Amino acid sequence: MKEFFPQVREILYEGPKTDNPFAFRFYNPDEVIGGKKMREHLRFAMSYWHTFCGEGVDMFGAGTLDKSFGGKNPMEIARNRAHAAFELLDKLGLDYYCFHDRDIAPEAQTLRETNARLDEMTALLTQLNREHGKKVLWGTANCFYNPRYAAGAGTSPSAEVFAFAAAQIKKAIEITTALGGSGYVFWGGREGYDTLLNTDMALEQENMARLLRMEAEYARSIGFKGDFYIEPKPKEPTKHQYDFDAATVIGFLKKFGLDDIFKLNIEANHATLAQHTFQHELCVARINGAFGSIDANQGDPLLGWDTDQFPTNAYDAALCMLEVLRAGGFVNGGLNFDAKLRRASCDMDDLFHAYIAGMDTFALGLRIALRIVADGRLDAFVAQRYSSWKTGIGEQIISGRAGIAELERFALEKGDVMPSSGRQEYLENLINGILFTE
Ligand code: XLS
Ligand code: NI
Ligand code: NI
Repeated sequence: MKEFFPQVREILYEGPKTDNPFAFRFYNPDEVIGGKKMREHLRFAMSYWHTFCGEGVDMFGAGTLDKSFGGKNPMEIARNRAHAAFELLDKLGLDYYCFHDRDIAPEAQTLRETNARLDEMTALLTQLNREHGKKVLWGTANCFYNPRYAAGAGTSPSAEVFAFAAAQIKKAIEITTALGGSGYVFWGGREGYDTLLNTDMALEQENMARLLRMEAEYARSIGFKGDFYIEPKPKEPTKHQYDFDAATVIGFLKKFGLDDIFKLNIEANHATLAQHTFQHELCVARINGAFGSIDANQGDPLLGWDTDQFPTNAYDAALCMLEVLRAGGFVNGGLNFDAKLRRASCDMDDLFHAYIAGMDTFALGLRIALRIVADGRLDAFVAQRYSSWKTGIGEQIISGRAGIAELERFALEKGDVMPSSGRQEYLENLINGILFTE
């Protein structure tokens, strides 16, 4: 087989002091820390769409990176991309990948022909998975690119479009199952609205719930054993998306009785678009038993859209991994780099620099998060801050022995009260101390 990235050799761990740009400084896949190998803690995945389909196009300009890999027609390009993808997975030591149906096989004239292309590519990917020992973290359907989905898919005003989307997702679930995927994602790119003047919001949300239930039941009926995830995002491409943030999605799932079926795939840049921190969204998912998987990327605080940059902010990665540890770690989920090169990063080498940076950042995040846990002062501070709930009136409230009358009596007798200091500045400096030791 032709080598697509001959200039890059296998990327190995060389430790923090190496000056080799094609080596890991912090990610040492088989090193056991916190009771598990790093590769098992982190479960890194490649995003097929950004890495093998995105060519660096923006609203104002053409692509800067050719991703045809020498292919001369759409299916030849698709096959070459698959071979190139597995070379990149091997060289970076990535165990997983994530894909949309349309990433692996281009859409044809009819649904029937498109499905036949998907079958051909599924056969090739099955073979490549086996030969290279790679796995699918999750699959999904692209129900936002084609003009038929201009007004939504599951929330389209057209029942015919809804039916088409249902059929497309059914097929995407079949190929994800055939490829042994451990998850299936629903990201509602256009499941929202641009103006309420033309929108029946109640019907659109009920229909979305109908679609989710039908697809999940179908998936189980054909033996899909993985997780189902909803990926919240507040806006872009629609002005308002129904899957706004973790809390909104959890409310939606509970309203329609779907909360036992779906977990969340939290994306860092979507959190910031919703004016939350990444850590906030992960925490909301965790405390509601909905933590599932992560799209690891980062936005730019000065830009109000989904810039999907490779994550390099070690502080955010540390706080993210702290939430992952608190959630008990990944089960079927993992860290998918839903991230792309900046348009001016126009060499294939940049793909490797980007993944090395993202993987090292999260490896560093994991190392720091484990140090924060081992240090114990942060957890001890929080426990102390809430200690009034363990004894006295707090214990009586929680056990149900103090009702409104007892609380009034307590307050009348006690006089004015104040919480103890939150010590934010002390804690931020404490985290810095843990970050910048060793
Ligand atoms: C877009 C989303 C998308 C999903 C998969 O903003 O992040 O890439 O992860 O459809
Ligand atoms: Ni995403
Ligand atoms: Ni995104």
